Amino acid sequence: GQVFRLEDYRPSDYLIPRTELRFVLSPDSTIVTATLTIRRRDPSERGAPLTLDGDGLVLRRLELDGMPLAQDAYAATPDQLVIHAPPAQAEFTLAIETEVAPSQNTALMGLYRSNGVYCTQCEAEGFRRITYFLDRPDILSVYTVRIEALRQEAPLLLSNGNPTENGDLGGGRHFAVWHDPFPKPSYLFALVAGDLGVVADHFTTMSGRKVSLGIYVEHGKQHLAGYAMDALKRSMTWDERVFGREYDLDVFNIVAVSDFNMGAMENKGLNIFNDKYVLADENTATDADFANIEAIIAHEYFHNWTGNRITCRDWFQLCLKEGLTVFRDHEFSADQRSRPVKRIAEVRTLRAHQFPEDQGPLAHPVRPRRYREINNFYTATVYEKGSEVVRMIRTILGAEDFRKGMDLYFERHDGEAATIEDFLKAFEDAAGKDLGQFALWYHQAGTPNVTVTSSHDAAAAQFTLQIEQSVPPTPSESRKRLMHIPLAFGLVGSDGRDLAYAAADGAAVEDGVIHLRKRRHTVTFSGIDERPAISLNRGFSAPITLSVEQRLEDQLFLARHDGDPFSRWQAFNTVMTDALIAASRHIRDDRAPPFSPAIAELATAVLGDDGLEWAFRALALTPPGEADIAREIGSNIDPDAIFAAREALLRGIAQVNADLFAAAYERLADSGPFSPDAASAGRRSLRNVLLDYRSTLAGGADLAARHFHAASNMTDRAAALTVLAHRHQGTPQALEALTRFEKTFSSDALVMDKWFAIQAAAPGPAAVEAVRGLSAHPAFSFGNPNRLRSLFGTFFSGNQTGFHRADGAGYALFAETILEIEKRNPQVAARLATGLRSWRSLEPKRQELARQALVLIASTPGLSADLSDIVERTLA
Ligand code: HT7
Ligand code: ZN
Repeated sequence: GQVFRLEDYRPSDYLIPRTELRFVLSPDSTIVTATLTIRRRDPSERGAPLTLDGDGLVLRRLELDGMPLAQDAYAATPDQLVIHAPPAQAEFTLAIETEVAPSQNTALMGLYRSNGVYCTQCEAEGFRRITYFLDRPDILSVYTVRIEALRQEAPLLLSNGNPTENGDLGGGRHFAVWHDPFPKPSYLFALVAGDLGVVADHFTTMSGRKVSLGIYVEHGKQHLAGYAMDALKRSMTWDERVFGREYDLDVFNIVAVSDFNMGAMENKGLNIFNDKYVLADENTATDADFANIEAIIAHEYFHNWTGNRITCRDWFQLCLKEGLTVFRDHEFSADQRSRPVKRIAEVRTLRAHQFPEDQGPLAHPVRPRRYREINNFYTATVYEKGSEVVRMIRTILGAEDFRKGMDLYFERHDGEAATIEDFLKAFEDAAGKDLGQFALWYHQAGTPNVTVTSSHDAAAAQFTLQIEQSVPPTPSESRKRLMHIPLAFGLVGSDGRDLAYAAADGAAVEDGVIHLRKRRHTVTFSGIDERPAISLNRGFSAPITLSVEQRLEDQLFLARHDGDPFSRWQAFNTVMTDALIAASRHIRDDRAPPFSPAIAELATAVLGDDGLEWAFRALALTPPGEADIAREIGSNIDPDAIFAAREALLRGIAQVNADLFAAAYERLADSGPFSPDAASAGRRSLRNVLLDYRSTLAGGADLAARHFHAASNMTDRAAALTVLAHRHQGTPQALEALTRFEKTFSSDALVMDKWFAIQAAAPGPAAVEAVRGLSAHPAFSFGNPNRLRSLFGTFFSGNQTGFHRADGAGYALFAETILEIEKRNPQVAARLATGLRSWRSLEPKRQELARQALVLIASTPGLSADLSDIVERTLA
C-alpha cells in the first residue's frame, strides 16, 4: 500500500471556500449533490489538473459553471475525480452528483444507517465516501447543507451550524437547511436524519448569548440522557472559566447512535456519540461509565476550540487536537472530581495502553512521520502520551505562562489549520523559553528510562542523586537523542515531611522539579542532615519508566507518608509489583510464593487511614493487574504463573486482614439514594475492592452472591458478577447470577455488553470456548462495534490466561474472528488485531503460536489496508 510521509506535505493548488450539499435521502440510493466553489490558491498559476478524492463513489452528473463537462475533460473512478484542465478564471463552480447506499455501508465510515437513523462519520477520510472533495484537513470551507427525506422516516433533519430554513415538499417529504458560518475541514461535516427523542436545554455563555442544547436519543431513552446534559453544561462553564473559551453557534446538538466505530465525534455543532457514552442511569451504568460519559462529553465539546476553530494542517498533526484535548478533558475531570484519584487513573491507563504500544512493534512518535492507514494512528500514543506532553509543557512553564501560551495559540491560529511547530512556538514566545530539546517528545518514539542511585554524606550534610536517562530503540529509530525530562521530586524526612535543602547543584532544579537534559546528572543537595526517602516523578510529571535504587523500608515508608498522593499510591503499587514478580518466579519453579508481612500491614494502614479518600484507598489496595505485572516482567511471560501469584497475594492480604476487611465492608454498605458523584463512587469502589479480597476466602462465593442480589445499582451488581464469574466459575452461585443478569437485561444491548465482557475476561482455559459460544448468543451481533469490543476486544486484550492459553486455541480464534470482522468493518478488525502487539514478550511456545496466527492473517489475499498495516507492522 501507499505510504504517506510528513515531509511530502504540499499545500493544495486549489481551495474550496464554499460548499453546498444537497442530500436526497433513501436507504439504498441517496443522491448527493455537491456544489463546490473552487479557487486557485495562486491566481497567477494556471493549468494544474484538479484531483478530488473519492472512495467507492458512483458519479451521476458533473457540471462546471452550470454546464455539463465533456467526457474527455475529466476522468472519474470510484476513488478519484480528475478535472484535466480547470478554467483559467480564479474561481469556478463544480456541481457533482453522486449516489451512495447508506444501508449497505457496514464499515460505518461516510453516510450509513444505525438503527434506521442516517448518520455520518467523516474523520479521518470518510467524507470522500459521500462526494468527491479535497478531503484533507487544511481545506477549510463554509458549508450550507440541504437535507430532504420522508417525514415519517426522518422527522428530524440535522447538520452542522445553525438551522436556516425548513419546509414541506409534498408527497410525504420535507427538507431542512443548515448553515455553518465557520470554515471547517470536511472531516467535521455531519448529517443526522431519523426519528429520535430529544432532551432540550439551554446555556447562556459568558458574553450573554443563549445557546440551545439538544441531546437526541432513541425514543423512550430520554431519561437516560440527563447526566450527559449536565456534563455538557459543566463542560461549557469550565472551558469559559479555565481557558476563556466561549461557544460560538446558536445551537449545540449531540446525537447518540448505537453503531459507531469509536467513542464519539466532534463534528462542528453536531457531535455524534456512541450511545454507550451518553446513556446512563444507576440501574444500567457503572460509576466508571458515568465518569467516561462526563469525560467524553467534555472532550468532544472542548474540540470546538482545540480541533475545530484551530484544526490540523495534515493528519500527521493529529496530536495537535487530540493530545491537547485529552489534556483539557483530564483537567476538567480532575476539577470535577478528585485530582489525585484522577491522576492515578490516568497513569494506570497510560501504562496499560500506551506503554505496551511504545515498547512494542507498533511504537510511533506522538507526531508520526509516516503512515499507511491514518485510522490506525488514533492511538494511545497520539492521545494519551500527547496529553502527557502538553502536561509537561505546563510543568516546565508554570500555570501562568502556560495559559499565556494557550491564549497566544488561539489568537494566532483561530480559523487556521496548524502544526505542532505553531503550537510550540506560541509557548516559546509567550514564556520566552526554548522548547527545542523538549520538542523531541513529539518526534521520538519510545518510553525513556530513568535510573537513579543515591548516596548520603552525613558529615557534609549532603545528599547526592546519580540520574541517568536512556531512550530505547524503536522500529525505524535505532539512535535516540537525549530528552528534556521534567522530574518533580521531594526528599522525604523521617517525620514524613519534605526536607528543605540549601542548594542543589548538577542540574536545573526549579520549584521542586529536576530538569534532566543530559545523559547523566549528579545532583547534590546540601543542608541534608538525615538520609531521606526519595520521592521521584511526583504526580507522574514525565511519562517515563523509572527505577530508583531504594530499600523496601523506604518504599513502605513512602507508601504511608509521601506528601504527594500520586507518589504515595505509586510506592504501594511498586511494593506489590515487586512482590508479584518475585512470586510468579517462585510459582514457575513450583515453589510457594513468599510475601512479606509488611504488605498486608500496609494494606491495614491504608484502609484505616481516614485522612484518605475512599477512592484513593480503593486504588491503593488494588494490586497491579496481570497485564501490568507482565509488562514489568517484560519478556518470557507465563500468564498462568502471574495469575497464580496475584491470586495468592490477594488471599494472603485478605487472610491477615479478614476481620478488618469484613468490618469495613459492612460499614461502607450503601445507604440512602444513589448518586453518581465522586465520593459515593469512591465508597462503592472501596467496598467492591474489599469484596474482591474477601471472595478469595472460604464462603467467598456466597458473599459475592449476596452482594449481587442485594445490589441496588449496576456498579455493585457488575462487581459481584465479575467475582462470581471469574473466581467462582461454574459454581451454582455464579451460574445463577449470570442467568439472572441475562434475563433482567436481555433487551438492553449496552448492559448485555457488560455480561459479554465479564465472561470474556473470565480467567482460565475455558474462556476460548465460552467466547465462541457467546458469539452465537441472540444479543450478539458481528455488525455492532460495541458488541465486538465487549466480547472479542475484552478476550484478546483483557484475558491474559484465557486468550494466551498454552495450546494456542485463543490465537486460532483471534485469526478466525479478525478475518471475519474485516469483511464488514476493516477499521474495527484492525483495532482488535492490536491485541497481539506484545506477542514477542511471551514465553517461546506461546510466541510461536501467536506468530503463526498473525502470519495466517497477513497471508490472506485481499486484506484491507487497515488490517494489513497492523499485522505487517506487528510481525516486522
Ligand atoms: N476525533 C474523533 C476521532 C474519531 C474517529 C476516527 C476514525 C474513525 C472513526 C472515528 N470516530 C471518531 C474522536 C475524538 O478524539 O474526539
Ligand atoms: Zn478527540
